[in-house]
Amino acid sequence: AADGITTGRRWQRRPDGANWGDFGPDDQVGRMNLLTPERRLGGVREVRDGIAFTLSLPLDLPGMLSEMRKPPKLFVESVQGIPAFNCAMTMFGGTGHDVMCDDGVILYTQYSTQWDSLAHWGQRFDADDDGIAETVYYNGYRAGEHLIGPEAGGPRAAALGIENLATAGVQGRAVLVSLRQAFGPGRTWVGHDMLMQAIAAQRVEVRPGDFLVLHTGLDEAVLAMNGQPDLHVLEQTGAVLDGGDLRLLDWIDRSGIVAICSDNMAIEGVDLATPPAPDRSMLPLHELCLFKLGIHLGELWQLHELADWLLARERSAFLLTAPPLRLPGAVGSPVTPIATV
Ligand code: UVW
Repeated sequence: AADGITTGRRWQRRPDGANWGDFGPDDQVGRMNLLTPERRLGGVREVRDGIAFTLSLPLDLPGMLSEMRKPPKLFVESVQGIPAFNCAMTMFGGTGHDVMCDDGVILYTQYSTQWDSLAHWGQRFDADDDGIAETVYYNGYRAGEHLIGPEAGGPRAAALGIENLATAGVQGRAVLVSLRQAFGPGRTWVGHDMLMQAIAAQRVEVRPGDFLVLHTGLDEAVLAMNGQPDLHVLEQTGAVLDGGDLRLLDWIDRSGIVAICSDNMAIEGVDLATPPAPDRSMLPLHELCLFKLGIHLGELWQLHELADWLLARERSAFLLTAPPLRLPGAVGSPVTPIATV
């Protein structure tokens, strides 16, 4: 049961294609439930060389891509008027022999390499089946009661917060598909058939319980821009999944994957020139994954070194270890994923 919140089913009607309730009425981690001990051992069995790759950008990159998400800002508190940085320990009773540094940070949880929690994407949907749409999230959790906004003392995800993922043991078998290798460095919208083509060409075996990791090459463009991102160029760089391809959405549903991670910004493409119909999502893959199925999304990862290493050896599977911060109530988290091959 969810801590401190009403338990039991909280919807009369679930969205078409949703799995709400299948992992229990109070479930808050969705498809991560499929990451069983046996499947985690399957990830361990992919380790052959013991080499580790860090799959995070430096967390002060990419630079400003959105007003919502700013670079981290370090600061220092003062004790007795003295900044706690290069400070003598006399203020704590020391002799002055020792000095120390402390710091704090203002950290936007989705600015850089990140996990989206299931609280990141909801929808107006008539979950009560009374003709009135509510604002709901995965498994029927509600705006106001569970997703508490600033008007009520938030922001705070009293359900579906990222701490649920942090305690789910985010370690298991992952497979990397290089869309950069398959389709080149430019912006390509990848639907079901193209993804299957890349999976077949790179001999990737996707199993239930896997993390699907998509390399697009956007990470190298971000690194080259060195904190001064050119959004126009980035929007033309790297492959994106085509969330409008219903066969792709169906494959994601049937595949049993627990998460999709990429070095690009949103996993899927966004066509800002063609707004969706009023009853359609602008990000259908976010809708499917975060809202309907509870599939976590990892964005802006750094994948090129791992991709090069795996492609050179005609390998694709590895052990992924990627827990988010155990930060109660947050809707996303920076992450420093490690791939062990
Ligand atoms: C939005 O851009 C709103 O979300 P994400 O960062 O998950 O793509």
